[in-house]
Amino acid sequence: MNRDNIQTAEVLSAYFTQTPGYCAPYGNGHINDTFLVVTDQRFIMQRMNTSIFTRPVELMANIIGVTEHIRAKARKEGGDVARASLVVVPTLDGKQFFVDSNNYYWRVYEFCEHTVTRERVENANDFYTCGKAFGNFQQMLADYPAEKLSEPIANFHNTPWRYENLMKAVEADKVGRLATVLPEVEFARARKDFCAVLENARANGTLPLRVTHNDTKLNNILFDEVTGEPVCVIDLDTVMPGYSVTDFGDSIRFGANTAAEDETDLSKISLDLNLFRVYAKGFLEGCNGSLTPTEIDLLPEGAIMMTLECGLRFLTDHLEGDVYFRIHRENHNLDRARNQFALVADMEKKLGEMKKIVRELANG
Ligand code: ADP
Ligand code: GN1
Ligand code: MG
Repeated sequence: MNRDNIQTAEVLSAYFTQTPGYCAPYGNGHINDTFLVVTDQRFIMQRMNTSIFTRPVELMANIIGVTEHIRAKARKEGGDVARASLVVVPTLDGKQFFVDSNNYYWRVYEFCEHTVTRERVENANDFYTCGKAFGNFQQMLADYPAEKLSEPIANFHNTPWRYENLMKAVEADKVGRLATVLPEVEFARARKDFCAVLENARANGTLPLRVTHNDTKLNNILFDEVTGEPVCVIDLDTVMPGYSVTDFGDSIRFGANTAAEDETDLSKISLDLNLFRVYAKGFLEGCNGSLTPTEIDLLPEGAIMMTLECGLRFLTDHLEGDVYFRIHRENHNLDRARNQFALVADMEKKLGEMKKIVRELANG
């Protein structure tokens, strides 16, 4: 649905005693419908995507639990408590979210002021701080009772499951697009065994389960507009138990690509090894010695896995008629899938170099 056509009057009246002077679509997220609301203060108001997050009540409980935990830590460590984590604004009658008469779920956050988001990595230092922010996020939640978290999307980063989903979409060819994507399907098929590398490591006990963010893109960090330092990790819908190496890998997928995620000129796509190095340095520092040797060793595979998985997901959605990721042009999901697969191919060539970089960093 076009975000301009979404009815906001009812939800605004649930949160504000007077109609706000400004309320308009905001940001570039693919999943939720985000609005900026201005009264004498600014707010982020989001209509949650309940076709993707089918258990919004549990999801909000996750977010409240995690944000309060991070704030309590910031308080203890003398950090910037007001901006350390998202602040959920209650409705006028004290609820953490609002359900409108069409059964849409909404939530409101305080706008985290004097911050900026970045869609692309502009310099290596930004990416280093991004690594530190996500490493630190995981570190801050290391003592959070993972069993209290519900899984907002089952099998979210279960790559073998994503692979099987693609194969089902190929089989069904629901909207008749298969004939035009056969090389991409072949690319995926050739990597079926690789898809299981992390799940196998989990099954044999060498890869621990941790509280992870699961959508560690650069644009899910708010940076201080003056110092450029990371202030707050946002987009907490997918916080759940997962692997440190996929949190690491998703950042590399998005931030160390020399082109945007939907660039169609495949010759522009490659893995920037310098950006890989600076992110790995920041992430390892942020994790502060908490990663096991196996986790450190599998960081490069995590990067390839997340890129491959994202390509599988984009291709699946293209074959299913673009029902999951918001598209802005025809074949947008196919362009994204081709882009991700081109990046996988380049990462595979650079696996040895990635491994060497990680070893060097880990050994100081
Ligand atoms: P999506 O799940 O659709 O990606 P996000 O929660 O990441 O949605 O929000 C989309 C964008 O809105 C972010 O990239 C950021 O620019 C902005 N944003 C979200 N929450 C806040 C906040 N509390 N303060 C300031 N900006 C925010
Ligand atoms: C989605 O909403 P956004 O842009 O932060 C997706 C991620 C993908 C990403 C690809 C819940 O994230 O998993 O990696 O698009 N989020 C969900 O850009 O599926
Ligand atoms: Mg986001």
